[in-house]
Amino acid sequence: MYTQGLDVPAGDRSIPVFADSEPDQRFQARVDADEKIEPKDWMPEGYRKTLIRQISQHAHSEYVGMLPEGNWITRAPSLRRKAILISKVQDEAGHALYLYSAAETLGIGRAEMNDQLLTGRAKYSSIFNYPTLTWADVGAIGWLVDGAAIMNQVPICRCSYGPYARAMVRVCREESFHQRQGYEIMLALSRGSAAQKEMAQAALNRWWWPSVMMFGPSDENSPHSAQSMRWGIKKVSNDELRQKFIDVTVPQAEFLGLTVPDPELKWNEERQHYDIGPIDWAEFAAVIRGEGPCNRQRLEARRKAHDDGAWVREAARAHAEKRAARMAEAAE
Ligand code: FAQ
Repeated sequence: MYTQGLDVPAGDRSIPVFADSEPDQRFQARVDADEKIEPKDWMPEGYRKTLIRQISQHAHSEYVGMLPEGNWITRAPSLRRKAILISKVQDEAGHALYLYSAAETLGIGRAEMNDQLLTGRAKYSSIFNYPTLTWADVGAIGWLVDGAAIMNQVPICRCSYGPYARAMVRVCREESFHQRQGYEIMLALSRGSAAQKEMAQAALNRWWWPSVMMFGPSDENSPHSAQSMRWGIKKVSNDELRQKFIDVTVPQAEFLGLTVPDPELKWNEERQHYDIGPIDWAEFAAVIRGEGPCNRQRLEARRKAHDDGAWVREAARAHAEKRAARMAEAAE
């Protein structure tokens, strides 16, 4: 299914496309009428699977996404910056929890989703496989990565599945704050010393293209888009969201006095959009295949956290067993 050099490893491709049984048609009519689908409603198996795939991958992204910025908590340049960064990273953990809960309403357990992440069967966003080399990278993540995440997630607040749409409302509010705090870091650095401005420019150089790629393959190479749009899971296409992000972000870079690292970037008067140079899809595919700069490190960190938490799971299990035994005794 992937063409033009985009060789992304396949996920679950067993989803029936455009089924037209009577229940399917009734379901489609509800989606077309903008009704929310709730967990106990009938839904096509493909819809359920697609949602589990997307929501769990989204949750994994938030969860793995704590790592690049978490790396700077001990080295934040002031107490104020440290406090803000700690709460931002905690917010990302919260987003993962809302999203795992939303996916659980579709009949999958948290342990199974976690297992899919740790064994590499489920994806997480490509963006979190890049390193945070300087403090400016923390600014660039807030500005660009949270900025891209908002652009993608605001339309999901209107998606057809109720629990996912509702989770997104709060997530988007928090991401807006994250975006502003990142931009404020970039503003401070770009108005600072020559060395600070250089650091901000280097961070923009590192994070620009990975952020542009975050929106996923171009529309003609996106195997899930057509069906996901029909089911109201996706409201806006990958390329349209990417274009919106670029149009909003380029003037922000200009305000900072920084240069977007794309010599072909140009305002197109006729289209009323920016044109950009070619995206390196080979790099995107490699990162998704597990060959990005930090893929191995990120999964190792998540596996270690899981192993270190074994005693908590064991204690919770023992407590639940003891409680169940006590209740059974009382009922006799
Ligand atoms: N990275 O047919 P499509 C955040 C995969 S949250 C890795 O276009 P779809 C917050 C895709 O899964 C960031 N894989 O797929 C934060 C599929 O593979 P599969 C995450 C990618 O699902 C900020 C294959 O390529 N946000 O940043 C990527 O219709 C700061 C074909 O692609 C979301 O997850 C990628 N970038 O569209 C946290 C939003 N793109 O599953 C901490 C919800 C594509 O067949 C710090 N998700 N793939 O094996 C979505 O909107 C969609 O799932 C897309 C992909 C747009 C990501």
